[in-house]
Amino acid sequence: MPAGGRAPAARALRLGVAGPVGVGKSSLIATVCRALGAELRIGVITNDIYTDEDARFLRSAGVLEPERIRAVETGACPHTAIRDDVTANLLATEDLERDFDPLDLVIIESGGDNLTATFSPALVDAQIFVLDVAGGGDVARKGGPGIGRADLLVVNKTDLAPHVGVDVAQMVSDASAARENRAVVALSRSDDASVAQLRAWVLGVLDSFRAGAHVAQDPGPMAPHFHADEDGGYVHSHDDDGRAHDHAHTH
Ligand SMILES: Nc1nc2c(ncn2[C@@H]2O[C@H](COP(=O)(O)OP(=O)(O)O)[C@@H](O)[C@H]2O)c(=O)[nH]1
Ligand SMILES: [Mg+2]
Repeated sequence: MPAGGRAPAARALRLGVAGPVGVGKSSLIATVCRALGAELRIGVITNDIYTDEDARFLRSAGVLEPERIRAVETGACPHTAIRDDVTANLLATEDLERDFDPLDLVIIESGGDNLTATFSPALVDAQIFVLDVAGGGDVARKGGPGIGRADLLVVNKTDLAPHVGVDVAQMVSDASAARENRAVVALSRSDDASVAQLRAWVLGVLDSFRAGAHVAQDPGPMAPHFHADEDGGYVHSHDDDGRAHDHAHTH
């Protein structure tokens, strides 16, 4: 069943953008809006832990009417709201789709979390996982569900590669190998050719979604992990099923 449970072509394509803090997710969304805003009706949902900073950034970028950008405040674990309990995001998406009917594309930005957070296929039809060259050339090789199985992997900020000593071609080829040759785009917002590649990828997914040929993939659950608060005292872990459990105070 596609996200939302309706015939795929009857609503907007829901596209998730995930990846660690600072890799350029909000900027990538602004780039997509700039590249496609004239031909597609686009809405954006952002996820922030406590603020609506990403939504404000995107509104101030002036790439979409401000009302088309909505923020979901996720609370402590940003990945939970895109994977385990997607209710708040689904409601925000459906509200946006209703208010601006018809939309062609709704882009959902994950709260920047860690390397392994992915979207549930119950929330998005397709997902992009973003890495940046400044995170190190070997990150792509290390894999994880987003890197390995998102519909598209973006290796972002290629303009910085010479400054951080990363070989982009090598990083892309490592990523392609880790992904069994699923799509990889090396992107910089200042490189028009790379923006054109991203644009073409989005349009390709939209075409196949409208034709009923696109199948939402589940990259898989994140690895078991835990979160600690700033003083390291509060531990909140997730098991393989993504269920939060085992809240413990260690001090
Ligand atoms: N050099 C360079 N910097 C970028 C690029 N895209 C984003 N950034 C910068 O990276 C930082 C984090 O970007 P942001 O979109 O907020 O990342 P997010 O946390 O993943 O949403 C900001 O300072 C951006 O200006 C890019 O293509 N090249
Ligand atoms: Mg952001």
